[in-house]
Amino acid sequence: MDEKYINWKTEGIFRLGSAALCLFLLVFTCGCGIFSSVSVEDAEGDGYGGENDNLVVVGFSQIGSESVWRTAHTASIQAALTKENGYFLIFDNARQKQENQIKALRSFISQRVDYIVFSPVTESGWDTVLEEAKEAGIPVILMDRMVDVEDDSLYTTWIGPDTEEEGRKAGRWLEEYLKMSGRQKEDINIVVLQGTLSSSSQRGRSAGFAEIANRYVNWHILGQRSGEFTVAKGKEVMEQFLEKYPDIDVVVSQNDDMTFGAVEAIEESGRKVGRDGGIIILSFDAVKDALRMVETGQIAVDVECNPEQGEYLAEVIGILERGEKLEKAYVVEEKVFTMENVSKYMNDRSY
Ligand code: GYE
Repeated sequence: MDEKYINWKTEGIFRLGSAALCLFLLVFTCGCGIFSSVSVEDAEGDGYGGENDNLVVVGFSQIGSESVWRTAHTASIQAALTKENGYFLIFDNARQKQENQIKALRSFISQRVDYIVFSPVTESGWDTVLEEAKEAGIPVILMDRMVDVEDDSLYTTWIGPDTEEEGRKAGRWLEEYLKMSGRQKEDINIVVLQGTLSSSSQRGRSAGFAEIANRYVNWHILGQRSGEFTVAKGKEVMEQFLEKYPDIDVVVSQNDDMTFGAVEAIEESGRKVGRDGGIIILSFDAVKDALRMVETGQIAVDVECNPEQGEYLAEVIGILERGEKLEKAYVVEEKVFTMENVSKYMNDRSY
């Protein structure tokens, strides 16, 4: 991990304290309003002047609503950037298309928002529009996923999960499990349901898991195919895997939604999932419905990916507003859930 990464658990409390004070002052000076976020079109039509003049205007381009995780991520940002907290949020859902995200970013630039926030669907192809934002003097905050740009001054900072480490965590769990169950010498046939190809979450989780898998000559990755982070596609790709490879021991599914589809496909094919002689499922995200399946043993391990990033975003904007020193990357805290520890955390989950 790059040393410029900040661990939120250790540094966050102090920072959150000062952010809260700042936001309190903003609320105090701006007065209260009813929460709202508006679409790009609404904002262009109605403008956001008048009573909103003192609010910090944020344009947020979200990838889409492909997963339970994504919906929770959107909700967290909308809950943090309220008018009561001093923000005017312009929200745009790009429906999985990069061209829609670029359009939204251009619209935010022409509206001269104070900050642009976006989760890039894939890593490449952002240079031109980010240069336009830089020229307009608008700070760009990346969330969740990363961009691949030559000049990293094209974005101000990034807040998100360490998906490569998530991949390693899944690999390490499998390593440990095979040892504990005396299967470390057996041939282990693995298939990988990948997320959106070329997204940083797909790339990170693939690379992290492969790093561990490459240490074992008896771990065989038979196939890797994209299930696009959705239930339907996850099910479809799992059906293809089951047909092509009759002897699958482990499925690495890069998000819970694809896992839901994959488990359906496996059970419909007459096979079992679970540690007890079934196909072992390694999943990512750890949304509530998936944690229930960890409890019942259908999912062997679920590596958490934390979507509740809204408060971190408010904190980062607070730092920028106060002109304080900013890090280039902020990594959110995450756990690993198995049958052994999951019940302790079930009740805390809101998504
Ligand atoms: O795991 C998945 C989502 O980029 C970390 O995107 C995110 C991933 C998350 O749709 O469910």
